Amino acid sequence: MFLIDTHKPAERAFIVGVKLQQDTHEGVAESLKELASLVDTAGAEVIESFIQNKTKADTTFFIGKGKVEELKAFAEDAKIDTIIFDTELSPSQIKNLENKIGKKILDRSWVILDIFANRAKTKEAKTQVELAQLKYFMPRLTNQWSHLSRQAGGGVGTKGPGETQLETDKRMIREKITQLEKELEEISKQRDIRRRGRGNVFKVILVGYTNVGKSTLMNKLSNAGVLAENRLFATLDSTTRTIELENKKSFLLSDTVGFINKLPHNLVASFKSTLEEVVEADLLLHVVDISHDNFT
Ligand SMILES: Nc1nc2c(ncn2[C@@H]2O[C@H](COP(=O)(O)OP(=O)(O)OP(=O)(O)O)[C@@H](O)[C@H]2O)c(=O)[nH]1
Ligand SMILES: [Mg+2]
Repeated sequence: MFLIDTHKPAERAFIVGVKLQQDTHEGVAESLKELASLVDTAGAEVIESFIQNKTKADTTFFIGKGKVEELKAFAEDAKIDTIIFDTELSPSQIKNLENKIGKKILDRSWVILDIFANRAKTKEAKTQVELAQLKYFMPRLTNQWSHLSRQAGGGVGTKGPGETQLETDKRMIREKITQLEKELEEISKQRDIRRRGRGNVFKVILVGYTNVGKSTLMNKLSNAGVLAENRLFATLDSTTRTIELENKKSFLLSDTVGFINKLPHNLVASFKSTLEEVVEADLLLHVVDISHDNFT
């Protein structure tokens, strides 16, 4: 990937949930269980987890200082490589935790972005994910590069001597973001043209949580042959097929990206054009997994 080493999650992971005053225990436990499947999907092994009760998030570490010490000791004993928080940590919290514990610290957003990056197949999905990753990494770059000293030389200007490595990297990333945004706009225009070409045909879109069976249903109804498997986010790109009914009437059926709690906002913004299709549907078919504990 451009400029950034997207270090794959290491094998042995410890996952952390925090129950703040407004959260229910069930909600936090469910979300942590979901993080465990995300981590598993991303290719790491969850060794241990805990949930900490806190009235409000600690600005320095997110969790309490005592817990940080406990985590450090456990991580050393159990040879943990990566500690993953079930929330979006601020750049400074990541830095403080990494300095204190000496292990790689990731958050839920990073794991989701990593899964999306590995799943993206089409140019559109790849561009959408890369844009979301760059926007996520941009403020976090400060941590990684802050130790670099100002380069020698006294030239003035936007480029070259006098500019720190961090400034150069940030500028390059900003340029790349602008370029990706332009590319997405172009792809989105082509999508609009395709969409208009479909005219007034009745449009049905399969929506719902990830891994509930949307693509399986799509294949049953249309023989589309889309990938359906027991993994989170198997589908990132929309697929549309015309379905002919026995009475000779037809409609369009689309399968698209699934949802999950706490999707990184950069990702939602990047997938705007994919999600716009949903807004224009005549019927949203909400697919649910009736074997899920929460189904009542
Ligand atoms: N038991 C059972 N399993 C199902 C059913 N429908 C789908 N599955 C299985 O559930 C898993 C997920 O199915 P997908 O169709 O890929 O789910 P999806 O909603 O498209 O998931 P993503 O694209 O990853 O968001 C697959 O292993 C399917 O074989 C069903 O009705 N019953
Ligand atoms: Mg699917």
